[in-house]
Amino acid sequence: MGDHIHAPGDWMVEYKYMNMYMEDNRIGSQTVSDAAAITYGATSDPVTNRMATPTQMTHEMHMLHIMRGMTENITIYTMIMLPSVTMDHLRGPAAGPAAGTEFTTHNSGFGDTTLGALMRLYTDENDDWILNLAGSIPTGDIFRTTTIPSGGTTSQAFPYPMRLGSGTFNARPGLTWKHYWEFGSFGTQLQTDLPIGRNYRNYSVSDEFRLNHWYSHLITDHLSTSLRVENLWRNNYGGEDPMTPDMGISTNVESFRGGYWLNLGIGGAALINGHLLNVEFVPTLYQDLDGIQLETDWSMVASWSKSY
Ligand SMILES: [Cu+2]
Repeated sequence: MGDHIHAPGDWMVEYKYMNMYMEDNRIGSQTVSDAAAITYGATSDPVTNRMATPTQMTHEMHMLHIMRGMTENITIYTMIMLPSVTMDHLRGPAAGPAAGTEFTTHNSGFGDTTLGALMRLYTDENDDWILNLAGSIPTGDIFRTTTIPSGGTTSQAFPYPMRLGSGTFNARPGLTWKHYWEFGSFGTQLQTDLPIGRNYRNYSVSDEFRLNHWYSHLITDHLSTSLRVENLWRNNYGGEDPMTPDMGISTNVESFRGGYWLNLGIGGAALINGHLLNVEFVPTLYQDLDGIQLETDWSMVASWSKSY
């Protein structure tokens, strides 16, 4: 993303599918059982997981990415997101006779929309420096309710990680350096996602910083493999949505959102009659999470794109 530009007048259309799979909770860098997650919440600061603990989550994303080259050095783009989130839970002690039972919630729809301009700052025979000036607009719904957790009696707001957008305008600046050889290329990129102020529910999502390094090796003119190392930092949420009581579940706790993740990306790409196909498997190698959160096991990304 944000790592290349197009010639003036050229278009690129890309469809990308991403799936992130999370099972089990983690305290810091230590995986714990579902029962231990409920026990931990009895004495954590703040106290949490009294109504339920999350046990598993699948986060899917469908994405439409359109780019257009405007000048020799400037390409504009947009990304339209459709997240689909499913979370499994185990009810806790405050659920009374239902304690120990399980339930699943689901949410999907439009996410936030990114608009940006990629500006090539410097280029020579073997190098490109590309500045990404981008931002997102809050088209994703951040306040939906569900009656599933209570067994159909009362409705409550979806917890933070199940919401479709940030609710804020975000600045998303980034910078990429790429170096080319005849047999492949190396890239390094810093990409950020920075909410501006608070949303109408009176909170702000994490500042996010991604530092990626990758090497892509050409096997033939039409086939390549890649290896990528991603460092991801997120801080905790600011403010507080009054409809997400911390005591109920850890996914409502603003101070249990930050952390550090180290991801590996193992990818392959093929160019077939002008259609570019990409797949990447992304295991999470290490993570250190604030408070208690679901741990990320792996992600996968598959995309199709075509330039005109
Ligand atoms: Cu492109």
